[in-house]
Amino acid sequence: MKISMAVSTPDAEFSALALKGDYPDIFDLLQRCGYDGAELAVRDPDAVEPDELETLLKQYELTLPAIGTGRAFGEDGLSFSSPDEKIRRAAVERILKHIDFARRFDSLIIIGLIVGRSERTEVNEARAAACLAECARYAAQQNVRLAVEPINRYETNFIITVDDCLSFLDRAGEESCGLLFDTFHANIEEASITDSIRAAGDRIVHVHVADSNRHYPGAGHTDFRAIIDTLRDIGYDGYLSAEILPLPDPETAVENNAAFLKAILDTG
Ligand code: LER
Ligand code: MN
Repeated sequence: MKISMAVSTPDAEFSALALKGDYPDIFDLLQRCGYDGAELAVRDPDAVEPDELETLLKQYELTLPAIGTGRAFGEDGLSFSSPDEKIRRAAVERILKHIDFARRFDSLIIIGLIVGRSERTEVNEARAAACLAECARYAAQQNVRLAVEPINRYETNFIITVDDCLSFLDRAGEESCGLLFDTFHANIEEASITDSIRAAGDRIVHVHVADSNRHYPGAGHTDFRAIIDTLRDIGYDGYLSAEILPLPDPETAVENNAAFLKAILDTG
């Protein structure tokens, strides 16, 4: 398993991003702390210059394992489950642009908050599944994978648990879609974090880590040794990407996360 950190530009509103700033400064710190990758929360891929980004990633020897798309919901109000057809269309178009962007970097596209906060009804779930299916078909053509993320009940209204997500993936019926397992959400919603990892099994394509309080792993009461052992057991060999609060300060969070995870990954 490799480690990465979810980061963004200074304008991002989402709080669980330890580093918000200019990419050279962020990438420099990640490289110094031994990270393999930088996960970017991108509002609109049109605002990112891909040649520049590619050069920087090479310079700091980092990969771009995944691109977070929740800012399109949080800041632009785009949603797969909106009753407004125009909003759903704009959400799909935004994700199609993300897919084009991701192809060049071999990144996953995260489908989390973009599903929206609509009420859990059959019609809303059908709307969201249709949007996902359209994006997933395009992703398959472009050889890009989508990672659908269960998000806790205080932030969304459906696709809350691993079970919800697996049913939703079956409904969209596309092989290009897998599951993003986030330890913070699982700590709130799952009866057992490790059982839910086993239930998802090889459908897991990406993992977000944060402790029970969304601070860096090691700063709360989540059992990361058990989580990492279970991920190893199911054959997961992707990234542990930290989506954490910048506490007590961004540098300490980034350094302590790397040191804590590496100590577990390097043993047993
Ligand atoms: C996004 O990855 C996530 O985990 C959500 O909590 C965003 O609000
Ligand atoms: Mn997450």
